[in-house]
Amino acid sequence: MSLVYIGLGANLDQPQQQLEQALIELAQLPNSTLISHSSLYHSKPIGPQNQPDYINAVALIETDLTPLALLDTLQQLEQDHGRIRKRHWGERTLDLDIILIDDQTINSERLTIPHPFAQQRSFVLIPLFEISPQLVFPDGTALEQLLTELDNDLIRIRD
Ligand code: ROI
Repeated sequence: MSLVYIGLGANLDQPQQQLEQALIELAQLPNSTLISHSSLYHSKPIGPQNQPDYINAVALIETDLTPLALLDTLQQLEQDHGRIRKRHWGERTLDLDIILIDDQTINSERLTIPHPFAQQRSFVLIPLFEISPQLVFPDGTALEQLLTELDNDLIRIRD
């Protein structure tokens, strides 16, 4: 059994609804339990600026799925949301990224864990801090430390 943090992002087709629906679907994953999730946040696009703002959130699940089985399941969920991906680092209807799996480090063809850009992205770190302020990355970096070096440019959506 593993504890897994999943980053959610969307900026097309009513992104807030995409994320709310995705959270319901994460709660229904096979052999898994949704433990908690952050609020939803508005964020400015990282990468090309000529695309809509994003909605982002982070969820924590407990799962018996292997990392690759979980990846397959999340990619299927993205497809079910009619994932359109027009270009690299471009707009999408739903993006589900595995951020962390316990304190594992994985470098395989399909999967790099921790997510390679997680430590630089406020749209991951700020929602993560909301649900796990004490979190430490497998390389020993404290989440709290990363946040002191970062602009908080996210706007939390009231629920
Ligand atoms: N920018 C923001 N703000 N949120 C995202 O989820 C996101 N996802 C991406 C890129 C294109 C890098 N930019 C993003 O994949």
